[in-house]
Amino acid sequence: MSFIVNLIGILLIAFIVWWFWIYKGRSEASLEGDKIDIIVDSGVYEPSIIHASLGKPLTLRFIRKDANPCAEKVIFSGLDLSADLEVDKPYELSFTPQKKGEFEFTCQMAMYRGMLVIE
Ligand SMILES: [Cu+2]
Repeated sequence: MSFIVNLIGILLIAFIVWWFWIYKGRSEASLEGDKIDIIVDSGVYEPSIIHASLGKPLTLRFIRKDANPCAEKVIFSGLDLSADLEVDKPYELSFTPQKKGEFEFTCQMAMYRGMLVIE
């Protein structure tokens, strides 16, 4: 019996991983000009993979639609940047990328996940 319970638990975890990290949020976009809108809704950043250029100032405009407290923060751990987002109040995060690489951004619980790719 406990085997079945464990199996269900593992399947549930696999499903959650697939749903949040693999199936959802694979939309990619490149910056046109220096600004891009990122919609925060239903557990995904849209777009979730953003390509930008080294040394070029950029503005990420986060538009939070999700009232769930899960969505209230966005944290760029590798870039030392974070922001508090209010529902329906766009937040503009402006900076100039100083290093190349892939920088993940997430909500505080890492349910929302996105990636900033600096090339
Ligand atoms: Cu969250």
